[in-house]
Amino acid sequence: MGAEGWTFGDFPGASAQGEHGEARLYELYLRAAPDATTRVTVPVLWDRERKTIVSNESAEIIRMFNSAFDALTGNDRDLYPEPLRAGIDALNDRVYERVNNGVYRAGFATSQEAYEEAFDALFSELDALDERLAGQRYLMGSALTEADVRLFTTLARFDAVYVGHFKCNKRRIADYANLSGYLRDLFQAAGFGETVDLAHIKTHYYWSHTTINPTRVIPKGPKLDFSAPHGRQGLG
Ligand SMILES: N[C@@H](CCC(=O)N[C@@H](CS)C(=O)NCC(=O)O)C(=O)O
Repeated sequence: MGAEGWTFGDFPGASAQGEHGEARLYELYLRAAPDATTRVTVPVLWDRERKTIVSNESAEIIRMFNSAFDALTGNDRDLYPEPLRAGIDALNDRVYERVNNGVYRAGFATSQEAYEEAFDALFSELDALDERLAGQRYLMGSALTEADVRLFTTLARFDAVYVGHFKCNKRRIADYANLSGYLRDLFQAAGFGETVDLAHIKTHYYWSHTTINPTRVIPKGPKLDFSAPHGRQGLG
């Protein structure tokens, strides 16, 4: 594996290449717009028929996936039901600012003050979420919603990456009475665990961010078992 030029195909479990032999994501950006000069980010939703990018914004893509393909998949499960929308939006805003993006704000802070501000906001929000999840199975109550999907992505990475790489080390998710079981509960639900490859995740972070990990050494631990019993079935 070359030091700089990793491609999709270098990782067991990753697709070898794009539809037209693309080895790197920037090639799809250029196929969509040959004069593109934007930053290349994941995720990207690619339209095979129109051969273009539909969206590269995860908050939009998750909404599209909720309903746009129901006719094709036959799955009309609604993770953004009308009566809960305002509550989900409000929670998403808070969780995005303090948790999803909070870990990045802490990790990439270049002043002590900025780091501590992000760190404090992150852990006060995690504490609040932990409390919220003491008496209910999911963030919005008894039904799984988009808010859970969006929190899951950060929780699944937290102990393996954010604790060390981004210095978010006040507590691990494993130390939280309710968040830890909640994470395992989601991981074990259909459609969650199979999207998580901790080797991909750790390699991505510890390799990509050379400002904060210039040696690119990837930690071997921690040992995590998201398949252990979660005991949350009985919660309302
Ligand atoms: N608006 C985007 C931002 C995504 C984003 O920044 N993704 C990061 C990885 S988590 C990325 O692709 N970074 C590549 C880079 O900045 O070079 C979204 O949330 O969908």
